Amino acid sequence: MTQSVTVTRNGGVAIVTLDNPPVNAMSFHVREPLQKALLKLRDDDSVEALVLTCAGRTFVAGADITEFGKPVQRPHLPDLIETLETFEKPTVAAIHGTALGGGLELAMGCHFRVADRGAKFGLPEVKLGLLPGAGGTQRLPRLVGPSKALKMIVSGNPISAAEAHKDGLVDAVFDSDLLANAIDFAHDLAARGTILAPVSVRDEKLAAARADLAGFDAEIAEALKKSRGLDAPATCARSVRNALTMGFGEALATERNYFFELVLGDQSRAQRHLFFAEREAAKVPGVGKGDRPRKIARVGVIGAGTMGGGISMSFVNGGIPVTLLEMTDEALQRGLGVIAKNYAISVSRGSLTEEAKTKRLAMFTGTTDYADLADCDLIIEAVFEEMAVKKEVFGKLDAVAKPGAILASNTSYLDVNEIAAFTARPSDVLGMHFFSPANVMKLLEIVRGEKTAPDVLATAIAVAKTIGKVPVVVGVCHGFVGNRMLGARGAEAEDLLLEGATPAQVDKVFTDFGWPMGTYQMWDLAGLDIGWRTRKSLGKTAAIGDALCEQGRFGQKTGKGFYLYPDGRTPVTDPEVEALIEAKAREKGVNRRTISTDEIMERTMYPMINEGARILEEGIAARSSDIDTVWANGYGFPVGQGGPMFWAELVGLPKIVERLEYWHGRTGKEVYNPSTLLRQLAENGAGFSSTAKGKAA
Ligand code: T1G
Repeated sequence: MTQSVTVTRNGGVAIVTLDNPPVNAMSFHVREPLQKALLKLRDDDSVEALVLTCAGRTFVAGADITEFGKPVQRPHLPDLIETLETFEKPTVAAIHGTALGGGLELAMGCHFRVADRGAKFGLPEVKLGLLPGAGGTQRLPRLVGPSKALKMIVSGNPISAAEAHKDGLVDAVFDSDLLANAIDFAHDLAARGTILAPVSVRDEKLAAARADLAGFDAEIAEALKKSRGLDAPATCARSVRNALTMGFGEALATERNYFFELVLGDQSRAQRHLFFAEREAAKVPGVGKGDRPRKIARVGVIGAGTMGGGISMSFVNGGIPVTLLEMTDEALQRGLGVIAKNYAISVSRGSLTEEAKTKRLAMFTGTTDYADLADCDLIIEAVFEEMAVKKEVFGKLDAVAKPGAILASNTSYLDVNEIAAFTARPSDVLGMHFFSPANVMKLLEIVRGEKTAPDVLATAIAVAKTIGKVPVVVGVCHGFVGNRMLGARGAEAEDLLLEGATPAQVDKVFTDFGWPMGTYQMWDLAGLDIGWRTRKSLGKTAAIGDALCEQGRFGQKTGKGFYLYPDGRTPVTDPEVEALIEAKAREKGVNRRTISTDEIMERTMYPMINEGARILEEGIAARSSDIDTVWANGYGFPVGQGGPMFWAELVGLPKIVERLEYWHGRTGKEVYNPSTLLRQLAENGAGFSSTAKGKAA
């Protein structure tokens, strides 16, 4: 047997162990020897039962995603599952870690499934723009019922072993000695001559939904509410529904056809790109396996405002206690009160138990005394965005923090090198830029200072993963990666309105593309007064934005900005704003005209791509897929479009350069001046990923 598949015996029970580090993906070099082993064992009369298990940290985590888009070599995963279903002796999957995608589908080809208490089960294919393509949409409904299967497959979220056991996906759960218990379980099945029924013939759980297709269709409509612009969720739902209206064989073949339609599509390619891009981002040039992360047992957070509170919750939610410091006890208590309220809301929504809330609140220590930070391994400041304030805070931190403590700034655009220079330990200083709400948003921009030590970066990446964030290491510049490109995307927002567009028209182009909202709605949400204050400090003006602020129209928080918010949240167009825009255009002698969707895309998305190319040129981002990871996890870039740089390659870099040159010629604005890198790639017919130091698939 190859090392990927080994067969051992325990009396009449054959144990088949798969070993394909790191996650036992069902690569071809596993599938081929496994099929051979199964066929041999099936026909071996000395074998009374079979246990299928995995070496390493997890059961099979799915098909091998790197094989998608390439010719698939037989045996296919469905072939293996079909072989398992022809066994006339008990087959038992012994599951630890995560049985995901094709891994769970393989396990459902067995008669029984037993699991370790900590195991998880899921069909996350939808997150890759796919659907379970090896029988998952047909076998899962037969084990847990169509309603639960629909929710699991359309969301792609895993469930625990306890839930899987309750729902009938798993037949037994063990607190320890999984394999020994699985072997006993198999011996017992054989000894009792258990009547065997492959999952594919068990229809009892489908009956109720078959009798009420209209009811199930209502469940499908509910499940698809959030899947704006993506094809896979609806395809998943349709395939699960086929279990109710087709025979097993026909529905299985139909599922396979759906799979091949999706796997060859741009959306799945985009989502698979982001899957690997996110993992690639954690591989930082100059940070090697020898740079061991420092232990982070306690975190200090300076500032209990919106950001400081959210950051603190992120660490506590990840199991790391926090010392939260504010200038006054009143501000501290206010911050702790907001945190307690946030947890109470989670309890009321059922996403957190009362017990967990109490446990988490006990992990906060409040103080107004810097000396109380002396035992913190990492201290993050989330104070006012002014360098003078940062200087004062880092000076104090340098005095009280223990040797080896890491000092991080949550600044969203200030110079981290300048901040590091406020201390005597610049190699222990970096930026950790969270996105609001910090306890929800996944992205964490880790800002690498000139002197930041490699093990400090390794620590920030490791602790980011511990608290469920997606880390991307970025260089020092104004706005780093995300906000710098956001500025470019919005640079023409005022002139588009003056020249003839309306806020609603522009924002609709954005939401039709798949953004959660458009520029003007986003500015209303953030507060127009923020930009107004910044422009005044820089001596800049924005005709429309300034006029709105002078009228006290700061956006959602004042009930009106570019839009009206009669219910406090939903934007409604305001004729007064359109009149204001027309008046400003007249003042400036701008002749308004019809603005097309293409023009709006070219004057927002293309400057953003151009800025991304400049960021690559300057080494602020190590690879184009890091930029895609920033945008997918920090700004709601539609995952079906793969991120700005991936999408740009779909559009075609030569076309983008040609249109940038047109607008540069027409407006003379630097934001349209094609970067050298973009021009070079377009001329050479190359893509951004050719520039990367580390490549995503
Ligand atoms: N195929 C190939 N490589 C994979 C992989 C997979 N399925 N899963 C992980 N890797 C690589 C990953 O790129 C990284 O590589 C390393 O393993 C460790 O991963 C037919 C069609 C299992 C929860 O979607 O969710 O089955 O960076 O850093 O944080 O119906 O990996 O080390 O070079 O994520 O401990 C369905 C995807 C596939 C599960 C572990 N399955 N994987 O998380 O490690 S489609 C999935 C995960 C399918 C069938 C369909 C996670 C994990 P490198 P990691 P982790």
